[in-house]
Amino acid sequence: MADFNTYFLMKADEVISYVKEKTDFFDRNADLSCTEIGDGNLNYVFRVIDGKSGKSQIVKQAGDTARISDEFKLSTNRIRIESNVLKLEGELAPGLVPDVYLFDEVMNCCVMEDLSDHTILRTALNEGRIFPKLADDLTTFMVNTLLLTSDVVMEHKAKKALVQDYINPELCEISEDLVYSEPFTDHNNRNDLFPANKEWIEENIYGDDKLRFEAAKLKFAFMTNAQALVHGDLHSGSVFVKEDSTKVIDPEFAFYGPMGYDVGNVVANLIFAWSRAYVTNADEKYVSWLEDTIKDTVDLFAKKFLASWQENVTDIMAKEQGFDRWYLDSVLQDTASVTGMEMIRRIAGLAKVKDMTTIADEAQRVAAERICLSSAKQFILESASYKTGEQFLTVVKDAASRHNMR
Ligand code: SR1
Ligand code: MG
Repeated sequence: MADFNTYFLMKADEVISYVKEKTDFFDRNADLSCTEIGDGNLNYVFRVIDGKSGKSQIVKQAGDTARISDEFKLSTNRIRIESNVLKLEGELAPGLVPDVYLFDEVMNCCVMEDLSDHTILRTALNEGRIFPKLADDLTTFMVNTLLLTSDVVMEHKAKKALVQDYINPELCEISEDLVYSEPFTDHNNRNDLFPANKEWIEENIYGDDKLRFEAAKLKFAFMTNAQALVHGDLHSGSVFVKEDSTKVIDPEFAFYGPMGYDVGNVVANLIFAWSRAYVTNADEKYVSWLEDTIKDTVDLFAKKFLASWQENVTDIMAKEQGFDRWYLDSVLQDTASVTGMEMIRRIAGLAKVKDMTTIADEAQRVAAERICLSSAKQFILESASYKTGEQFLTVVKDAASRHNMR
C-alpha cells in the first residue's frame, strides 16, 4: 500500500486508503467507496462516501499538467493556493465557501466538505432554475473578499505579504493567454469557433483594431493592478447552489488583481444564461429573475461596497471625501471591461461555456453568440459608461433586439 510520503496521482482505491490514513472523518468500520467526479479543466476530484453512515467528503488533487491537456504545465502549488484562499474566504465571507478539512503539501491535495446536495450554478441555469438568494450571496462574497483584502482596508505590509503569498504565475498566464490574448489574434491556433459565426468573429473581433487596442490595455491592467485577492475564475461553474445556499468553490486562479475581474466574471456568466434563455424563448418567470439577478449583482455590489467602505476602511487618504465613490466607479469600469473580455473569450477562445455550446438550433446559437459578442464589444469600448445594473442589462437587451430572431 502507498505510504503517501511521496507525491503520485491517486486512483479511487488509493484515495480511500488516503482518507483512512490521513483523516478521522469516517468511523473505523466505515464502508467506503470512492468515485472520480471531476469535470473541470485542471484537477482530479474524488468523492468518498461511507455506505453505512452516508457521510461523505471530497478529495481534490492537482497534477503537474492540466487535466484537459498536457500542453498546460502547471505548478501543483495551485492546490495550496486553493486551500488557503478557501480558508481565508471562509473567514471573510462565512458560510459562502466549503469547509476545508486538510491540505497535504506532499500529495498536493486537499480534503473538503462535500456539496453534493448542491448543483453547479451553470447546470442549474441551463435547466432554467431560480435561486432567489444568488445575487445577495455573491455580492456579499465579492464585497467581503475583495474590499477586505485591499490596501484601503488592510495594513499595507500585511497586504503585501498576501500579494507575495498568492503569486500564481502559471494560472495567471492561462488567463493572460486565454482571456486577454488569443481571442483577439488566434496566434496559438487554439481558438475553437462555432463555424456559423467564424466569419463574423474574424471581421468583428480579430478585425477590430480599436477593440484589440483596448484589450491590450486591459491585459496589462490585469497583470499589474494588485488591488485585492481576487478569486480569479468566478464563472458559474465555480459556484454551487441550492434553494437556500450559495457556495463559491475553486479559487485556484486566485491572485492579487483587479476587483472588477471577479465582478465582471459573474455578470458575464449571468449574461450567457440570459442570452441562452432569450434565444430559446425560456419561461418568462425565469428570464425576469435572471434580469433582476443581473441588475442586483451590480447594484447590490455597489451598495454593499460603499457600506463596507464606511465601516472598514483604515487608510487615512482613502477617507478623503468622495474617494469611496471614485474608487467604486473605477471598479465598475473594470467590471464592464471584464464582462466584455469574459464574454468574448468564452465564445471566440479555447474554453467554452455550455450555455452556448448546448444550444441545439444553429440559428439560435448564432444569435446568442452575437448578442454576447456585440454587448461585449460595447462593454469594452465604452467601459466608463456603466454604473448601474439597469445600464448593464440595457446593453444586452439592445443587442438582442438588433439580432432579433423572433
Ligand atoms: C486550461 S484551463 C481553461 C479554463 O478553465 C478554467 O476554469 C479557467 O476559466 C481557464 O481559463
Ligand atoms: Mg475551476
